[in-house]
Amino acid sequence: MADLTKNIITQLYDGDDKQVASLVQQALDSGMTASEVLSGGLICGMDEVGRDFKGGELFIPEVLLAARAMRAGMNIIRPLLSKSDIPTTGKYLIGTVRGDLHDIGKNLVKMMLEGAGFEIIDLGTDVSAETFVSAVRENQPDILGMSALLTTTMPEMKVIINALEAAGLRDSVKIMVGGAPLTDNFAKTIGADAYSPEAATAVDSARYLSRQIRG
Ligand code: B1M
Repeated sequence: MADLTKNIITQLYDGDDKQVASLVQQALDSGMTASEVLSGGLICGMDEVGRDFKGGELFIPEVLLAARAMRAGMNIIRPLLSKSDIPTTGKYLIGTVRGDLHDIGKNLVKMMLEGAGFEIIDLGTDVSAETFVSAVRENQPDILGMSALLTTTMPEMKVIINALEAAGLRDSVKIMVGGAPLTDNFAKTIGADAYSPEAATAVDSARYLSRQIRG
C-alpha cells in the first residue's frame, strides 16, 4: 500500500493523468479507503508540486499537468467519498472581478486549492459585486478569493468588500486577493485578510486563514 501511495505521488508530480487514475483504482481495489488515497496520495502529491513551484523548480505548464492528473484521480474517488470523509480544509469561493476576463492564474490557484482539499465554488470571470455578495450569502464560504489582472479592475475589489460590509457579511468570511498588479500594501489598504503573489503561497495563505476559522 505504501508503494502504491508513493507511486501516486510520483506520477501526479510527473503529470501522468492516466497512470494516476490507474494507480488510484489499484489502491482502492487493494483495500485503501477513498479518504486514505486522497490525503496520503493526491493531496501529498499536490503539496510537493506546490513546494517545488514556489521554489522555482517547476513551472506553470508542469503545475497544470499535475493538476489535471489530480483531477483524474479525484474523478475516481469523489463518488466514493461520503460527506464526512471529505477533508474539511475549508469552503472557498473564488472569482475574477467585474470587467476582468483573465482567468488562467485564477484557475491555477483554484486547482492548487482543490489539490489541498478545499471545496471550491468558482464564479468565473467578470463577476459583479452583487454576484459575489449573493454567493457569499448562499454558500457561506470560509474564504472568498478575488483575482484581478488589470490595474483598472483592481479597485473593484474594494467595491466588493464595501458591498459585503453593507450587506452585513464582511465578518462572516475571510478575504484573499491576488493577481499580477496587486501588492501586499494594496491588499491591506482595501481591507483584505491576505494577499498571495502566486498559486503555491495562495494555498499556504488559505490554509492559514482556514485554521483561524476552523481551529
Ligand atoms: Co491581458 N493583459 N488583456 N489578456 N494578458 C495582461 C494582464 C497585461 C499585463 C499585458 C500587457 O500589457 N503587458 C495587460 C494589463 C496591463 C495593466 O493593467 N497593467 C493586459 C491587458 C491590457 C489586456 C486587455 C485590456 C488588452 C486589450 O484588449 N486591449 C484585455 C482585457 C480584457 C479584460 O479582461 N476585460 C486583455 C485580454 C487578454 C486575453 C483575453 C487575450 C488573455 C486572457 C485569457 C484568459 O485569462 N483566459 C490575456 C492574457 C493571457 C494576458 C497575459 C499575456 C498573461 C496573463 C496570464 O494568464 N498569466 C498578461 C501579460 C503577462 O502577464 N505576461 C496580460 C499567467 C498566470 C498564471 O499568471 O494571471 O499573474 P497570473 O496569476 C498568478 C498570480 O498573479 C497569482 O497566482 C497565479 C499563479 O501563480 N494570482 C492569484 C492570480 N489570481 C490570484 C488570486 C489569488 C491568489 C493569487 O487569491 C484569490
